[in-house]
Amino acid sequence: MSHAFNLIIVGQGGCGKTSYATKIQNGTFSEKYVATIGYDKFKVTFKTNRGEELTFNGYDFDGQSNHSEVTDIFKHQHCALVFYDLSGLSVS
Ligand SMILES: Nc1nc2c(ncn2[C@@H]2O[C@H](COP(=O)(O)OP(=O)(O)OP(=O)(O)O)[C@@H](O)[C@H]2O)c(=O)[nH]1
Ligand SMILES: [Mg+2]
Repeated sequence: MSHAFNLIIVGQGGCGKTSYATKIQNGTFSEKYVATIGYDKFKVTFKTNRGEELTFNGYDFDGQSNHSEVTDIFKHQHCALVFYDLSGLSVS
């Protein structure tokens, strides 16, 4: 049995969204920062321990735009990952 889901990744610029998407898709990590422009699509497939195949069709958005022009894509997602950079937080 296989299932497919739409997945969106959003969050502030430079916090690691593309690095995460690249890691789960290709298994690689780069220290070089190349800012995403608009969004990049990616696809990952997992097998569960019950033998089911799960495919995630992902949209990795840039953290700089307000994305008002692409909200149509937002409406067709099944799940979302919201990223932020913990090292940028201050506790008072
Ligand atoms: N130390 C460390 N660096 C990371 C980690 N994840 C990402 N980086 C670095 O942070 C920088 C930005 O990462 P990206 O994944 O491109 O950030 P992004 O959220 O996609 O940025 P935008 O596309 O501009 O929104 C890169 O230089 C990465 O190598 C992490 O977990 N640890
Ligand atoms: Mg990016």
